[in-house]
Amino acid sequence: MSQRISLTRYLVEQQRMEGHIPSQLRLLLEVVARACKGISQAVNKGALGGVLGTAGSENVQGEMQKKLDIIANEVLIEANEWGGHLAAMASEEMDDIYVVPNRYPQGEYLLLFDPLDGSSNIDVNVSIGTIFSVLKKPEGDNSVDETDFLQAGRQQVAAGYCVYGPQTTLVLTVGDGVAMFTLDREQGSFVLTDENIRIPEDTQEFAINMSNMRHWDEPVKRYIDECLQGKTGPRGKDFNMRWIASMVADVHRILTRGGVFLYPWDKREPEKAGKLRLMYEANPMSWLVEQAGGAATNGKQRILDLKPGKLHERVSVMLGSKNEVERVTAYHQV
Ligand code: AHM
Ligand code: MG
Repeated sequence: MSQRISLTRYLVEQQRMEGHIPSQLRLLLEVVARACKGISQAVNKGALGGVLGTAGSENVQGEMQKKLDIIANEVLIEANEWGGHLAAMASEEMDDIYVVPNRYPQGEYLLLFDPLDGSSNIDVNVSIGTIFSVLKKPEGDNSVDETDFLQAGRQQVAAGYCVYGPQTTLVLTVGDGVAMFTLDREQGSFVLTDENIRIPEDTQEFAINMSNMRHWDEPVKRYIDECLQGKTGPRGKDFNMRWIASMVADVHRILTRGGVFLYPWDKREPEKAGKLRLMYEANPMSWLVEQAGGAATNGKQRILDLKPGKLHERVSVMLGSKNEVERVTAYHQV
């Protein structure tokens, strides 16, 4: 039997051999993984743990919060605030940044997360997840505020997600490819189950919420319409469609077997750049996808080059198999 490599060992070896992971970052990633184990336990209990249903509050984007949104947010904060590796955290579920309290030492990293992605799927027992992104606090700055977080996605030092589905899987990049770890519940540890993930450059599978079709912009309409025409259309091949409504699960499928995911800007709320959040969702997922040989744009520009203007900024997202993302992006240039 081949040797089992735990997440801890993987991180130690990355630190030793590649120099990718300073010890504070290693600690941070271990703590995030531990928090994800806790969230996974809560998700698993479902109705038995009293974790389903709405919490009766709204987040900063005006969305109803689910009990698990709040539980997952608290688990991540409690796990990460005391270790000395972080200066501050930002979450899709909190209006403002959370600065590490004075009673704990302050570290040099900033952690951003969507604690529970795919909230609409919690109560119907469909895959959901946690998405996270790690930045370094800008140097020469003793205090920490929101502007420290406003860095382009290419400046991330680590990013990943944990998907709570039939298996609990943690997917990670520190800039040296993408590795996947499956939670072994008996051992209580994440075990490396795949690495050097590659997304095929071509695909015959797209993911988009088709119910928004009438609100899309022309380039997106054209792209999907051509896919739908199948073999006899301009693409000369049939396409399959998937839409899980949990970005973590859709991206996980794309990292596993290829595909393209679109959540484009649309005319429902034209003043909003898109539905998904740049810093908690699009940046970490875009980096993972690029690290696996895929591409990610907002239709016009590479997502990782966008400089955020504010913490909860939204963005149009097109990511996955390279040739498809390049095609739909090219349709936006004409
Ligand atoms: P959430 O973070 O509040 O769960 O919202 C993000 C989710 C994504 O995971 C998913 O791709 C999208 O919203 C689904 O949106 P829709 O309900 O429009 O299909
Ligand atoms: Mg989300």
